[in-house]
This record gives sequence, C-alpha cells and structure tokens, in this order.
Amino acid sequence: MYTMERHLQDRDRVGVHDAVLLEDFQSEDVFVENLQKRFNENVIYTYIGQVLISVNPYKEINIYGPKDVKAYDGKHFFEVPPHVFAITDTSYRALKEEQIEQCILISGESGSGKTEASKKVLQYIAEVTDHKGEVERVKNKLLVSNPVLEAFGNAKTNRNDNSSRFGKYMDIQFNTEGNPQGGNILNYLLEKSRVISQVKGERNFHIFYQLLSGADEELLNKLSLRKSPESYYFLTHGDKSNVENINDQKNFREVTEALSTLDFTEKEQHDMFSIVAAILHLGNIGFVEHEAGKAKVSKSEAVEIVAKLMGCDEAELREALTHKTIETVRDLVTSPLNRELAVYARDALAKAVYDRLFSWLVSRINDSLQSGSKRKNVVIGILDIYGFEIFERNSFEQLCINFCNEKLHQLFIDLTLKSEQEEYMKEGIKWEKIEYFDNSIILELIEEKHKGLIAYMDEECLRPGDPNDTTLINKFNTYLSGHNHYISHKKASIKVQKTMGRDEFLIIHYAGHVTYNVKTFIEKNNDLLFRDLKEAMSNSSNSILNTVFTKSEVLNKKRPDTAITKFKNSLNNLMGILRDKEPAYIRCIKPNDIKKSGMFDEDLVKHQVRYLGLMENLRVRRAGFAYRRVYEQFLHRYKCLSEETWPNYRKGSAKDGVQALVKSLGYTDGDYQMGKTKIFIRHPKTLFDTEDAFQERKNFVAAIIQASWKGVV
Ligand code: AD9
Ligand code: MG
Repeated sequence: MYTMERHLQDRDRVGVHDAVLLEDFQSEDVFVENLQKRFNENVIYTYIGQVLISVNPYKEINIYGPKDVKAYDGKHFFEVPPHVFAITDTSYRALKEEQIEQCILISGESGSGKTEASKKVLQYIAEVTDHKGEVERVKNKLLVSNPVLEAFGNAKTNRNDNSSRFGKYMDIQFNTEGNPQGGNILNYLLEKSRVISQVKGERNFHIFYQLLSGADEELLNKLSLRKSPESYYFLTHGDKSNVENINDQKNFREVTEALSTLDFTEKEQHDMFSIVAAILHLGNIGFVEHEAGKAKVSKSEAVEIVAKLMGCDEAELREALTHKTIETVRDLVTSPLNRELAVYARDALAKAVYDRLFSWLVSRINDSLQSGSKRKNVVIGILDIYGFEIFERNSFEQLCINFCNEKLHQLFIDLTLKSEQEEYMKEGIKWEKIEYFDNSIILELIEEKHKGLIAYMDEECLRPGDPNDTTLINKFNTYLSGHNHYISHKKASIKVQKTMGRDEFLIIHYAGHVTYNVKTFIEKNNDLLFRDLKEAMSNSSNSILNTVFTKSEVLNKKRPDTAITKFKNSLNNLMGILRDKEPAYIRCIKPNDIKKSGMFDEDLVKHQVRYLGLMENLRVRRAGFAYRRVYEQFLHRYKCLSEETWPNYRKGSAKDGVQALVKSLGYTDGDYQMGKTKIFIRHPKTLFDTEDAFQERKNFVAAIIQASWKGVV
C-alpha cells in the first residue's frame, strides 16, 4: 500500500504527489520543478487535488500491467500513488456504487498523451469489469473502435506520429451492476483540409497509406490502385509516406479485423474502401482551359475510375466537376467553371466526401455499440479533444479549437469551483469566496448572439454581394474593437503592431494572446460544395454516399448552417452533456518538442502549465483547504499521537476524537475546521508535522519491537 509515509520519505527525491502540498503554491517554478523531479524518476503522474497531471514519458513505463490494475482496483484515491487508473477507479466506483454519471475530461496540447490516457481509461474499465459473454463482447467492440477511428481520423503530424485530427467524446454505458453494455461516440471537427494537402513532413490520414500497403492484389485491382503513394497527388504534399514507427500494413489488418468485430458487412467495407480509393483518384483529375474560362477534365481515365468507384454516372460527374448550377427565383442556371474554380470544386468534393464518410463511420460504429438491452444505463464519458493552439500563423481551425477550449475552461471553473463550494457547504465549513478569472467575457466576445465574432462572421458569409476576407476584417474591427479582449491592428500597441498584419486580429484568450489571420475564413466557414456535385453524389449507387448526400439536401433552398455555427451548436450540446456529470480531469503535458524520452524542457512545460490554467487551479484548491480527510480515517491513522485517543477513543464519536487529538497536537483554530464528516486542514505544513510525528512514533515503536526480539529490552 502506498501510504503517506512513503510520500514523505520520497518527498526530496520525487517531489510531492499532490501539488497542494507544495509550501510555495504560488510559484510556477516550484510547481514545474516538482513535476520535473518526478519525471526524472519516471513518475509521470501528479495531482492537484482530484485533477491528474500526466507528463508524457515518450517511452514505455511498466505501470499499466495486470498487477497495476489490481493495485488500483477498489482502492481509495489517497491510498495509492497518482495514476490514470486511480482517476478511472474513482469515477467507476462513484458510478457503480452511487449511480452518479461521470465524465473524464482529458486535455493538453498535441502529443501530450491525451489519446493514450483515454485508452488507459478504457483498458482499466475493461479489466475490472466482468469477463463474461455479452459484457466481453461489448468491451471488445469498444476497444476495437479505436484502431478504426484512428485509421480514418489520425495522421502523422510534425508534433505527433499518431495525431488525432478530430475531437472525440465517448460514452461508455453501464448497467446497474456496473458492467459495460454499450457505448456512443460523438465526433467533432475533423481536419478535412488534410485530405487535399499536408505541410512538409506530415501525412494524410493513416487509412490512405494503410490501404495502399495492406490491401491484397485482388482488392488493389478492384480499386484500380497502385501500391506507391507517390502515384497520388493528394499524398505527395507532405513528402513523407513511410514513417519509422508506423506499420501501415499491420495496422490495415487490424482495421479490417476490427471492422468485422464491429459487424461491418463485406459490402459496407467494400463501399468504404471504394470511397477512400476514389478520393485518391479524384486528386489525380487535372483540368485544362482550351477555351478561356471553361475548364475541361484533362485526364479522362481518372474521372472514369472515380465514377466507377463512387457508383456515379461518368458524364454526370464530369459535368459536375466543371460546371456550377445556381437556383434563381425562376429556374436553374448552369455556368462553366474556370480552371481555378474546377480545382476548388474537386478539392471541396474530396473534403466533403471524406468528412461525411468519417461521420458515417462513427454513426455505424455507434449502431454496433448500441446496447441491445432496454434496461436503464448510466454512463462514463471520456473526452479526448484538441488542446489550446497557438501557432505562428493561426487560422479558422485554431479559432474553432481555442473557442472549444474556452468553453471547456468555463466548464472547468464552474465545476471545480462549484464542487469545492458545494463540499464546503455540505460540510458546513466557513470559507471565503475565491477570486478567479471568469472567462465568460471572452466567450461573450466570440459567441454572443448578434454581437459576437461568430455572428458577424456568419452575417458576412451569408451577405449577398462579394463578401471577402477584407470586408470581414473590417467588419470585425468596426464592431468588436470596443471589446477588451479584441485587439485590432489599429488598437494594438506599437510593439504588437509590428508583428501583426492588417488582415489579422488578436484575441486575449484565458490562456494567452493569439493572433488570427482572416485569410480563407469566409471560404472555410461557408464550406461550400456546389449543388451539381451534391446531386451527383446523391445519385450514387454507393450505399454510403447516397446515405450521406441526400436528395433533400440538394433540393433544400435554405442555406445550411455555416461551419462555425455547426461547431458552436455541437459544442453547446456537449457542454450540456458534460454539465450533468461529475467530472474528473486529466491534464496532459508534453515535456519536449522532439518526442524524446528523458528530456524535460522547462520553458515548454511552463507554457503548458499556463495554458492549462494549472496554477489557477492550484490557487483555487489552496484558497480553501489543502487537505481533507474523513474523521474515522484521520483518527485511525494518528490516534497513537495522543494519550487521549490511544489506543482507542471511547468518549464520543470519531469527530470528537479528532477534535481531542488535534487539540493535543497543538493545532490552532486557524489551522483547521471541523466539517460534518471530515476535518479540513488549511496548510500542508500542519499535516506534514503531524505525519512526521507519526513516522517518528512508528519508527520508535518498531525499534522497540526489534530490540525486544533481540532480547535487548
Ligand atoms: V494529439 O492532440 O491527438 O496530436 P495526444 O492525443 O495528446 O496528441 P498521444 O496520446 O497520441 O497524444 O501521445 C503521443 C505519443 O506519446 C504516443 O504515440 C506515445 O508514443 C507517447 N505517449 C503518450 N502517453 C504515453 C504514456 N503514458 N506512456 C508512454 C506515451 N508513451
Ligand atoms: Mg490524440
């Protein structure tokens, strides 16, 4: 058992297991130094109260085996060292024993270990629950949904060889005995632009390479594919098809096996891979302009193959790739596209098809995870979503991601403060209100109805005429410059102005200043796919395509919601889901930028500590009481320190016993408060002194016992 005495013995070497025990809790240096000490000893987990901090070790550490699972199974949080299993166990127990719905929120920047942590959560749940029949089958499906989603939704980036390019929220549904009986996945904002281009050193989504290197001859022939990624324009941008740590061939086998486990039929699999292959061929379609302003397909063969694979009429597809039909009040007017627009239409088609294929895949997996039982279930949700991003150049995607992080941060503040407050209230503890930065002012800037950044952006996108990036930034500057968290080029200080273009604006986020460039905002937010291509897709004989592109969408006169509005709505929906649950937090930190084990870059870590709001988190936790423990447990451990309570306290309740004990230990009134069921201790030092006294006493007793064995006493 991991006890406080071990913490104390180890304190100098591995630091404290909970940052609330740091005496100087205001200092970022001290906080980071504590993480570093632990990291150097391969101790990657640390708490701030109930929040788990995880520092990516970039190497296998032997702490996730069956022995470790057993060590955490059913243990109290404080009896065992910090671990993702401890967090999971606590959530799982609350769910099983009290039927309280839980969520585990994992955040951190790219490559910090979020996805790995989410897998450990699932692994732990899979191991501590029943291994019989239906339960085992459901768990297996939950587990194998990961390789499938990763194949289609992850890619090698310069930050992470297996970077999730979508946000994921997964519910595990439990029956009243605490066994998984189903699941449901929600996906957010797939980075679909990756389908058509990648920056240097990065790859397209894994599945493209997996299919090329893993499919057998027969399948390759059917899909008219060649094995070499260089044959496909969409795979050539990043200039990186083979990656040392990735075995595409093996992963492809794993994916197809997983698809079978998830009950995908042969036909469905065939239709899926046909679409993946069609996208590769689509990228190879080129255009020429023999007649000015009128694009024509230059390589007929590629269109032929795409039409075959997508189950479309070839002539219809060819027309749709080079023309645009607009519905006027009276009728439909078709006009030719120039070369540039035809390329744009082709790319838009590739992105839309892939994006919808991904969503279809998620909903198809959900069908398979649907619990057959109509019995009531309770859920643990796991959120693995992109962390705050600040790049040299920040675009529409970063705005969406950082908006999402603002929402999550607000939820975090709400829930941690709320639960802290609730505990004090429940226990009848007197406490002062904690000052903290409330980021709702930033959310107001972004999402306020009619007056926020999203509203202005949508207004501009939907305006007739020629909305473009310049008119957009002008609109932003006109209407938003009065907001304290919005800085236009004109409003910026001279120093900031030097680094800012006129097509840029800056938002002061809770986690830092981010400058966004509005270039392509309108295009990305409009997310247009020409009607002709939608129609061609809806006429497809491919069962997936004609499900995800419906006739009614083509006929619908109303403009679909813009990309950011859709995202906003799905985020608000997510917040509703999370708000009803008891949260647990895992904050992941990346120790260096080069994926190297044993290297701890202090500055990099400090940045993340700031972005994750960890110092504030610690301040909030410490503003009240650093330590709390149920009376019975406290008395049991320390009763030997006072004659009043040793060997047993018989004069009253455990609470009376603790009161007598702390009085005799010399606690002053400011040191602690007595709640209904727990003692609350304000400063860690008070507890350390008590623990030191306990250790001394124990050593002394042990020495006496040993001496008596040897016949000395
Ligand atoms: V991204 O936002 O999806 O780009 P993540 O999800 O935060 O990112 P991921 O979990 O994929 O990062 O971790 C990146 C890599 O770090 C993994 O592929 C592992 O090689 C490594 N890693 C992460 N966590 C652990 C761990 N607990 N033990 C060992 C780890 N290696
Ligand atoms: Mg990930």
